[in-house]
Parts: sequence; C-alpha cells; structure tokens
Amino acid sequence: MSTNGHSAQPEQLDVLVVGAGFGGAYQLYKLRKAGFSVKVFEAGSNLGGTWYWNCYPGARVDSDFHIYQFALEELWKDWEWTEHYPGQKELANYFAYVDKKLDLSRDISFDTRVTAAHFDTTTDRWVVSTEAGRIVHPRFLVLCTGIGSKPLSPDIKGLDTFQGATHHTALWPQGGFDLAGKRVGVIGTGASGVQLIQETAPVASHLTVFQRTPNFALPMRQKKIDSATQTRMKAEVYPILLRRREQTFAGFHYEFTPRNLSDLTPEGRYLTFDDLWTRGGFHFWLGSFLDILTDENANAEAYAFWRKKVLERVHDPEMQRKLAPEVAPHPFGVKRPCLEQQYYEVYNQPNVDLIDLQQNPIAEITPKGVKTADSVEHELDVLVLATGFDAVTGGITQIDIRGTDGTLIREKWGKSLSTYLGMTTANFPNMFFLYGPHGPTAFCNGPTCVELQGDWIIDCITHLREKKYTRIEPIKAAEDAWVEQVNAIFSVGLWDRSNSWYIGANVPGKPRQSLNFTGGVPLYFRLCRESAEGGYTGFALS
Ligand code: N01
Repeated sequence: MSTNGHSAQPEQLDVLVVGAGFGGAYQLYKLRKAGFSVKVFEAGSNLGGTWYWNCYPGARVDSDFHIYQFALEELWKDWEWTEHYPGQKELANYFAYVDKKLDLSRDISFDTRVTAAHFDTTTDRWVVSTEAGRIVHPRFLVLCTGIGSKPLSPDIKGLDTFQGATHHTALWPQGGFDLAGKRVGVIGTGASGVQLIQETAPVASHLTVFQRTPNFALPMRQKKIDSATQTRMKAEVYPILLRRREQTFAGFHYEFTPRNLSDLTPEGRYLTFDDLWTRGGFHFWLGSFLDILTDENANAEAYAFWRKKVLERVHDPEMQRKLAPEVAPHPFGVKRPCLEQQYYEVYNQPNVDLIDLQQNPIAEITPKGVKTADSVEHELDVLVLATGFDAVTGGITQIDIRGTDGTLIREKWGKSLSTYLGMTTANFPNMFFLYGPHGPTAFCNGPTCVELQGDWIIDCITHLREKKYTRIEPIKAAEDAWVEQVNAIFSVGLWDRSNSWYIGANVPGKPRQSLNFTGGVPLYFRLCRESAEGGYTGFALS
C-alpha cells in the first residue's frame, strides 16, 4: 500500500463494510473475530454514524439507555450511562469507548466516502471505488448506511440567497455552532426539529418555527441514572432485558398492551392510557393497545388523549390549534412521534413564533430570512433545516451500485422497492444491507436490529466459506413473494394515511410504499431463521 492509501493492485478483501455506526462496528468486530479480512469505509471522521453526524444542539436518543447499546457483555459490563435517554455527546463517548475496547479503528478508513460499487461477474467480487479514487475488490459488500445518511434539503425558492448561516441538523458543524442570542428560524418539526427547538428557545434572542405538520410528541421523562442502579441492573436484569429485545415487536424491552382498546370500558381505557403516559417514552405508542395502529376508532381515542395532555401545557388558543388541532392531520403514531422534554412550554415563551405553513406557506427565502405567503419577512441570523432525510433507501441509492446486468440499484428501487428478507436484492449478488429497506428498521430499536440482522449476515457468509461457495443471490420468485408479504402486512395498518418518511412520502418523486417490515421483530427473525435453517432457501448459491 502506498502512503496515500492507494494500492498499486486493488486490495482484495473478504468483506467491505460501508458505514461505521452501530451496524458497521458490529460487523467489523464479529467478522474479524470469525477470521475474515474486513475493512470499513466511513464518510465521517469518526465512529458513530448517526451519532457522529447529528451533533445539533439537543440531539438525543429516544430509546432507553439499557437497550440502546451493544448486547455484548464485554462492552456493557464496564460502561456507565449518566442519563436514561443519553445525549449525542454521551453516545459519541460510548463509541470512543467501544472503539478502544474492541480496537476497531485500525480497520476503519475515515473520511472515505464510497461512491460506486459494481459487481464483477467474472470474479464474483465487487469493485468498490471511493471519492478519493481508492479501489478495493471485496467478495462481499455489507452496507451499514443507516436510515438517515442522505439529508434532505427543501426545494424552496431563494434558499441559496440567504446571507445568514444555514445548517441542516444532520450536517451540523462538528465544532458546534452557537445559537445563543441569535434570531433563529427552524424549518421542520420532526424528531430533529423538536429536539433542536426545545434546546434553542431558552437561549435564542428570537425563534421562529416553520411547521408544516405538528409532531405528536410524547413526554420523555428524562432522568439521571446513578452508578448503584446500573451495578444492580447489570447483576440482575441486563442479560434478560437485552435478550427480551428479540421477543418484542419493536426490539424494546416492552410490548404492546395485549388487549384491543374496544375490549375495555371507557374507564379502563383511560386508566391504561394514563398509565402509559405516566411511564413516558414510547410506552404510549409501542406499548399501547394492539389495535392502535390498525383501527381508526382506537387510534382516534389515543389522539384525543394525547391532545388533551398537550392543550394543558400550551396557554395561547392559537398555539393550541397549531400544535394539537381538533382534527388530526393523520392518525396517531403512523408518522413517527418523538420524545420531548419541554417542547410544548416553548410556545408559551414571548420570543417564540410558530408559523403554520398549511395556512401560511413559505413564499421564498430572501437574503434576510424567510418570507411567508402573507408577505411578512421573518428576519433571521440562522436558518436551521430540520427537514429530514431520503430515509431508509437513500443511503444506499446515493451510491452508484450496479448489479449483474449493470442495472443501477437506484433505478431498480426507483420504480418500486424489492428486497428479499430485507437484507438482499436480486441481481446484486454478495451484497447485504442491514437496518435498511424491508427490515424492521424504523420500527425497531437500532442496536437490536443491527445485531440480529448482523448475526444473520455473518452466519450466512460463514456458511458460504464452509461450503466453498463464492456467490449468493436471492431468487427473483422469492423476492417477489417477500415483497408481497411485506406489503400485505403493511396494508393492515393505517400507515398509508400520512405523508411520512416511513413510506417515502417526504421525498418528491419517491414511490409511496412500505419501506419497512411492519410485522414486528419476532416474526421477521423467524422468517430469516427459517431461510437459514433450510440451507438459505430463496437464494441461489454457487
Ligand atoms: O426528519 P423528519 P427528522 N417545507 O422527516 C418538514 C430519526 N431521529 O430529521 O411533516 C416545510 O421526521 C417536515 O414536514 P412534514 C427518527 O427516526 C431520531 O426530524 O413532512 N417543512 C417535518 O416536520 C426520525 O423520525 C432522533 O409536513 C418541511 C420535518 O421537516 C428520523 O430520524 C432524533 C419541508 C422533517 O422531519 C427523521 O427525523 C432525530 C418543506 N419543504 C431524528 N420538507 C432520536 O432518536 C420537510 N419539512 C431522538
């Protein structure tokens, strides 16, 4: 290898992993342990994936600390969290700890963006190129690009004319960017927007929030976690809590309430809702009644309960209408709610304006700020784009990936998404992806998903090595059947009733369809296991 990282001969590897977040780190550790030659290419300058890029003020995980970590005892036994829902800095520290403990960085090339991967049918290897011109020839390509690695900027007239600072939440300056004392505008009220808004309102001189759809945010109920509690949890419950993740719909440590809402009296429903609300976190969503995401009436009751709670916290009737309208813009929970800490109180502050873009859309961005349809120019020092991602598929389709017949994955999935088992796709042999399309992904705690899918992929690659196969790819008929199954399960829910990233509806021109497997973690992994135990049914091995 030359000093600039370019080999005279392209480097041959067993596996190239793309991305060094939870998924990529796990692949590297386990594949290396299994004796494979493996490297990770990561576009960022450090480990962490989402937790590297999303360093905007207030960025925080909304899974409970004990399930949002690797289930590897060699890691959790010596690590201590400080908060129930850790912030981005703590997660970055966790990744530094993981790196040191597992000695990961020596096989990771940072600041290395993969731009193309073409399958060579003569060698059964991938030819992978990076932005800087490095080329490697791995047998297998494992894409750990996550759900949010392609940030989406809005197509708004004049955006590039703004003379203040413009920052997308997912591309926040690594050194930080201070919003204190500034006139800040935020477009978007998804999870990123809500977190940034509640952090910014107390310090900005003025905050203007541009909201297209209200977020049905849920109380986080953050708390500090002390050392004694964790010592006890490690001794008594950690292994069981981490195992339980495999047995619940969302890869959490709790499950839906095992009743339909209609089975209970109005008082019983109220008491259950109140209990879930008091627990905080996602209990009110992923711990709620079984029919909450499939039955309109059950869903409407959940919305009414949520709305009542929000109205109690917001003083101004006009703010109440914008944040929690009487008629819900979409069913509760079919667009991702997020966890909030003091989000609703922000709108009682005199320095905060909330613009309802449904009533008063953005006309254009000007050099001074944002002009709305009512001709008011909202003057700003900073414009924050909390406008989300080309989620789930974008991290993969932004790479020039070409399969056996030269087809671009972007073109294949541009028509309609098709995968087999949410980890592979026909005509793209020896390529796996995890925490991506048609997996439990958006409905699964991240570490749960990447460990379970990750183990399946590693077992599969190990099986191929043992049997001396050099190539695996899904059979088209198996892929078609999988897509049919994914869509049939999806059609039972109310998912299609919102314009959410869950279904690609937030990206202009993206086909509206299920991007995830919505049948829950236990069913998903049973189907994956069945294929493996049957000798990888649905795949052609050669
Ligand atoms: O992105 P989003 P996000 N004009 O797509 C609005 C994870 N995450 O970055 O709803 C005006 O949810 C858009 O409006 P609408 C988590 O899975 C996790 O916030 O489409 N507005 C919406 O309000 C999350 O779900 C954590 O009408 C425009 C917002 O921008 C996922 O990432 C923290 C617009 C985008 O919301 C994505 O969250 C952060 C336009 N042209 C993120 N275009 C935690 O774990 C878009 N919007 C805590």
